[in-house]
Amino acid sequence: MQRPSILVARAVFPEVLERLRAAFDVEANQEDQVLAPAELARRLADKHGVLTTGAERIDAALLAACPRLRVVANMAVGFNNFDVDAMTAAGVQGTNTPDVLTETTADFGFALLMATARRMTEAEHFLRAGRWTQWRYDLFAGAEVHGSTLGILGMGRIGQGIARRGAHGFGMRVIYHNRSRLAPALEAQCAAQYVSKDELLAQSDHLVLVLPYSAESHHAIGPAELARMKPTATLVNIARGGIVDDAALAAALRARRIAAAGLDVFEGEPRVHPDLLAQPNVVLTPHIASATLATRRAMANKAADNLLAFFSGQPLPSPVNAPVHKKIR
Ligand code: 8YV
Repeated sequence: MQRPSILVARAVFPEVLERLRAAFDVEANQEDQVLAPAELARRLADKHGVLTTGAERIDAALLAACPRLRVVANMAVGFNNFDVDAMTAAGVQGTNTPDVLTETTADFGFALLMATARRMTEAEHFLRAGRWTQWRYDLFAGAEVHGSTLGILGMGRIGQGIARRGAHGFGMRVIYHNRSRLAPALEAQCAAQYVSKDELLAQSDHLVLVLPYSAESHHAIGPAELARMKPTATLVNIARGGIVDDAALAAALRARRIAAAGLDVFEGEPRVHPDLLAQPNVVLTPHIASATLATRRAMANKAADNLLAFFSGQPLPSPVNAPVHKKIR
């Protein structure tokens, strides 16, 4: 039986690479830089599988150039880099890494909410610049977190984790909007109340975005939505760039139409809109919501588990589609 041949598209943990090398012929890209589409196609032309990191676009053009490809294991829960229909039509299996990052990502969402509401990075820059000369009653006075209204747009596993933290840890009133309403038992666990998107925008003191990116969610927060929010509100995006219209957000922050934003993801990242960089009332982090070593290791292992299961004909831990599989050649 032919050993499957695999590309690992970006640097991952050495021990995960070793697990893969034990079962497959592995070409490991050691670069941190994401492979450009033409280079990815060139390296995948003779491969049966690939471990991607959420940034490599898997579309019809790539699939046409890689006829031997059978499985793409994304080391991310989001898989908006996949054209799932094109993959299914081409008989290519896609997988992702849900569950292992839920609590870590919810921790970070809450941390970003608190840092933003309480103006932590703005205050630290002030201190580091040697500008702290005295106490003042309103020095970096921020927004209250405990007892306020937490809004969540996108109530999947991570959204529910943030809701539980808000309701049970900080006594917040939790409201949410989602494509579908949660089952009553889950709503009760999160102490969360379902509202319309308009109500969510109008009532949230802190609004956290945790929805998947798709054509439907592109610019889910744009000028009209920002105008409906409270002028005292905080907006947090730990979902995907492109869900927020970053230019419109920068304009709203500049005009103080909302109070502050905490952003871990950006349109066109790793570039960041220059108008956002110019605003003091925004906390910016480089897409690190899942970044603890334990969680990133678990994500890499889950992507490897999917590849190993796929090629040994075992049930997949986390498939994202159900193609009619191609034969190995
Ligand atoms: C990843 C993420 O770090 O899981 C996701 O969807 O956005 C992050 O956890 C990123 O996609 C790189 O793998």
